[in-house]
Amino acid sequence: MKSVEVNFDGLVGPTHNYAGLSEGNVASLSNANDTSSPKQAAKQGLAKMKALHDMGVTQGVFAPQERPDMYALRRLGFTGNDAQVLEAAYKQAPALLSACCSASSMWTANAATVSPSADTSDGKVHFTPANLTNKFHRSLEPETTGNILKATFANEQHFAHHQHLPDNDHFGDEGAANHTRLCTDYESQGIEIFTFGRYAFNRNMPMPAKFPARQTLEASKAVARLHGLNDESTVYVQQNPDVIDQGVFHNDVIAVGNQNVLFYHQQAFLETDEFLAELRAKFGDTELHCIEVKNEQVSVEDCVNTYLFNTQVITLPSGEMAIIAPMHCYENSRVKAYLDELVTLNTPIKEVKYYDVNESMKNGGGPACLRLRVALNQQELAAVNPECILSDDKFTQLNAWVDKHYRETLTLNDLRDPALVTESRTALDELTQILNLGSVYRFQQG
Ligand code: SUG
Repeated sequence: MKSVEVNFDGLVGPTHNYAGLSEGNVASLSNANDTSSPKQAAKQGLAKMKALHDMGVTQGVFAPQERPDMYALRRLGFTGNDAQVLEAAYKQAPALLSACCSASSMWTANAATVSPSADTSDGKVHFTPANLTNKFHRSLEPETTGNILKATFANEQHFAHHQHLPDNDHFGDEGAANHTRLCTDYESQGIEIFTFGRYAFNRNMPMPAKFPARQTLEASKAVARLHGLNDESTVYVQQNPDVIDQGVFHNDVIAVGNQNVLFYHQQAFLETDEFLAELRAKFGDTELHCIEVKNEQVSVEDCVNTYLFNTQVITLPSGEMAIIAPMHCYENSRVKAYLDELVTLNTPIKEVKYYDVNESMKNGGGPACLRLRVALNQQELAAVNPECILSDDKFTQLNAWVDKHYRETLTLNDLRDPALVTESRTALDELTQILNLGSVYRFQQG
């Protein structure tokens, strides 16, 4: 049997809320303070996972993080019992409280960078959790992400786990959101493309003027070294700083790749011609489809509003490719017209399927943000924790788990409710049994 690409989707956690925490992320800021629905959010995510499973694609599940992060709040000087800590944080520093309650680990494209065994010098699949230093609420994630990765890919013969990069802006690392792999088929050596926003040590190089560039070149190179990638199969390209300033906070908001397809907007990269020339030279003879969307076809603004490129380009069991798009693409007539035409062109993409992931979209997370891709050969797939692979039964079980533990609605005012701590821990404790993860959370570690 051939190698497959498994999407590990982040389960939305019980504290999903809209706190406006991500400067540079248009949706996060414009929906700040809205009432969220953790239950809807988790179910929308599960429905997308089930849809891919039903298409015959292997689908994984990635556990959420423990929130509220009471350890972070105490580390920042709030004292007393849980109720006192939450109340003091709510009164003195509400932004801190919401940061420590964010369910942002749902966007597993930011969980880690993954290099399949065909690309690495020791023939193992390598994982480096993203440090996410650019946003405080996200910088709370990497340690537990590492625990969950180790519990999901628990086999030293096949999987190599690295510590996240140093927690400093110089090594700002956003994981797979700024990393794409192209290949002829999943089992062959691929080309790993690292897209960075700025240079850490040279401020004379181009960088955005308004919004932060989250990923540095130095972080990307460190990950490539850790993973044992060779230079002939690795490409570094800078994001266009102008589009970062228009709301493209991660490269996966403006470009996506799968196998021999790179789908990107004309303005995505800083030096597109040089980049494509290097890519074509390194990719070799096989037909590479570089599908460039021009400004006059779809504007950057429409890309940011609909997440045209935050779609999943997946290979179906038939060998044809499909695009998994958010409903926002269906509802925008220009984007819909573009996609209608795309599937008629001479490219492997033959189908577009639309899903409602609105609860996630309102925080700037589209279908592709919600998944971490891991290409695995059959031995490696057999070594993955089987309880983390979606089946019809697992889907039913997880839906029932959400129904049992999740609130219908959540506002920022609800975040100071100490019952949320208990509810969340009870839910996650049960989840670690459903997914057979062991004690990945601090509250379980005593
Ligand atoms: O890091 N939003 C996330 C969205 C991440 C999307 N991921 C990818 N593009 N791969 C972020 O900006 C908003 C949380 C809030 O405002 O409540 C947030 O964290």
